[in-house]
Amino acid sequence: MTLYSYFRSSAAYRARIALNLKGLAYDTVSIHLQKEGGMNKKPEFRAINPHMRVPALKLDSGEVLIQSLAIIDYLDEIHPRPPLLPPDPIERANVRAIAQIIACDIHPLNNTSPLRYIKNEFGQDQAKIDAWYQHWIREGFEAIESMIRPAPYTCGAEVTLADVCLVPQVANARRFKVPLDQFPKIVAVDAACLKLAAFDRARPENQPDAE
Ligand SMILES: N[C@@H](CCC(=O)N[C@@H](CS)C(=O)NCC(=O)O)C(=O)O
Repeated sequence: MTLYSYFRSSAAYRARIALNLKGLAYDTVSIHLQKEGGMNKKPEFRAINPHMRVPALKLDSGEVLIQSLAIIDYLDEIHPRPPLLPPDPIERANVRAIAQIIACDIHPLNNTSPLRYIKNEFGQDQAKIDAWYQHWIREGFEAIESMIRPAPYTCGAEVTLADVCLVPQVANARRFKVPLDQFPKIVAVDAACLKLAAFDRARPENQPDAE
């Protein structure tokens, strides 16, 4: 399999963690999101992912999957061990809720394209953009902090999709200097996950395209 990735992309980071947790080997093709206005905007990459974002996962069959949560669902269906969702339907819903706070409510507002848009179309300076970025992380993390039952992972003793989404979002928070003192449970879960090789190997700094 080939993962179209970028070391700093938190969505690609989710896919990397899931691939590692499932013990699946993959090659990495780096799509630089900053160089030349974004290599993801080039026609060559558009032919792979019409939405021009990372991650995209090319399967051995040649099929290409896009959207990190869809990729992770696919991996979980095809390689069910270890499962990324708990068996109990209520617990599954809680895991998905945390994953979706991150993937649907925080991350889309802080992504490269919208940040570029508010800078170029609405003339916002870097200080305003940073404040915007931090605001949406804080707002989402306040909810997640109250939902976590660390034992030691987000939703209990097993790693789930919630952890797969949370750890990359914490990395973004640190990169954009969001103070994390008010989120001790999130910080504890992040530390517990990063002790696992699957998470550690997926870190931005451990990628072949890290700068
Ligand atoms: N919802 C998508 C988000 C994918 C996404 O937006 N990835 C970012 C990097 S984290 C990207 O490629 N951004 C390029 C852009 O916004 O132009 C997913 O979960 O895969």
